[in-house]
Amino acid sequence: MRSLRFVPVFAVAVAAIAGPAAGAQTDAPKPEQASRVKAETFAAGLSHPWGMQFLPDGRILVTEKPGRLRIVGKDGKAGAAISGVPDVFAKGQGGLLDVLLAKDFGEAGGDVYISYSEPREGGAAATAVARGRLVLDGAGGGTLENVTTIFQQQPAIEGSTSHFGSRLVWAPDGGLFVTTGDRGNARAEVQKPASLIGKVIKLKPDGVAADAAPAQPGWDAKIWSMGHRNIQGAAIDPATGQLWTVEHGARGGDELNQPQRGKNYGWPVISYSNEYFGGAIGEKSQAGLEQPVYYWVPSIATSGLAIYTGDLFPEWKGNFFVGGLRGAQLARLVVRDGAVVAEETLLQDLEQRIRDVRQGPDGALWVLTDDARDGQIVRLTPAQ
Ligand SMILES: [Ca+2]
Repeated sequence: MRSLRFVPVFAVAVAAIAGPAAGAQTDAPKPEQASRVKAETFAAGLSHPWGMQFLPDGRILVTEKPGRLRIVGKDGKAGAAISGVPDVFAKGQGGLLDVLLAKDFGEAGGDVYISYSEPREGGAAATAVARGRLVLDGAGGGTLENVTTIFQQQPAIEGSTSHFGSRLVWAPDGGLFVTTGDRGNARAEVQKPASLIGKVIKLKPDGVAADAAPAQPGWDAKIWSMGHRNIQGAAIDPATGQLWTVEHGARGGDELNQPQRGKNYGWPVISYSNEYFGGAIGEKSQAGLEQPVYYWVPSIATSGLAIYTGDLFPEWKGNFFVGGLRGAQLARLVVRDGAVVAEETLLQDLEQRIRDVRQGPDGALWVLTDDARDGQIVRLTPAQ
C-alpha cells in the first residue's frame, strides 16, 4: 500500500519540476488527420530571402537579407533590385528584413514599410523601419522614393550581428507593430522599460508612439510588450484581432505568445531555454511574468507566422503556421480558444530552412526558404 501511495505523488512532483508552468503548453499531439500537401518551387535563386508581400497585381515583393528589395513576377523570375533602399548592416543575422504594404497600396503602387538592421556610429547597429513610396517601372523593377526612417531602436549595440527581430504587422486599429530582439549580447537591456531592446513596438504609420501614454509607468510609450528574446514571426488573428508572435529561444524554449499591451513576457528572467554552453536560463515561472502559450524543446528556430483563413485548405482554417529554421520544417498548430490542441510537422522533406510563411491571394500557403544562393519561394496546395 505504501508504494502505491508514493508512486503518484512522485510522478506529480517530477511533472511540476520538468513540465511547463501553469498556462504554458508544449509537445501537443499530432492531429488525427495528416495534411496532404503538394510543395512546388515557384521562384529560386534568391539570396537569403527574408520577407514577402503579395502586390495587388499578384506579383510578390520580396526582401533579400543582403539589402535588396525585388519583385518576383508571375513567371517566378525576380526583377532587378529596386533602387532607393537604405544602406543596411548586412552582417550575421542583420540586413534587410521584413516588408509590409501600406493599407492603401494600390495597382499603381503606394507606400511600403521595410525593417532592417541599421548601421549606427562606431560600427554599432540596431533595428530600424523606413517608409518609402514604391514607384513601379513597368519592367519588373522600380524605385523607392521619399524614403523616411520612421523608427530607430535604441540603444544601438556594438559587437553583435544577431537578434534584430523583425516583423512588421498592421494592427486592426491602423497601428504598426514592429518586433525586435535582444541583440544577443544585450540581454540585460530587455527588462529595462526605457530601452527598446527585446520589445514589441507599436507605432502610428508616421512612427510616433501609437498610444501617447505609456503602457506601464516608466515605459517608453512606443513599447507594447516587453521581455522578448528575438521575434521573427508575427501575425494578427483575423478572428479576434489579437497579435500573435513567435520568438527564438536559445537551446530550447522557442515560444508562441499572444502579446498584450503592458505585459512582460519574461526574457531572460523566466524561460524554457538553456544556454548553448549549458545551464538553464532563469526560472520557469515567476509572478507578474507571462507564460508563453506554447513552447518548443528542442528549438525549431521559429521564423515567420501565418494564420490561415483561405478556402483551398478548408481543414486548415484558423490554424497557425510557423517556419522552422533549425528544424527545417513548417509547424502547423491547431489552436482552439487560445490553446494549441495539436501540432503537425510539414515540409521536412524539403530539408530547407523556412524563413517566412504567408497566405497568398489564391488561398495557397507560400513559404520562403533561406539559402545564400538558392533561396526559394515555395507554393503549397492540397495534394490530389
Ligand atoms: Ca517568454
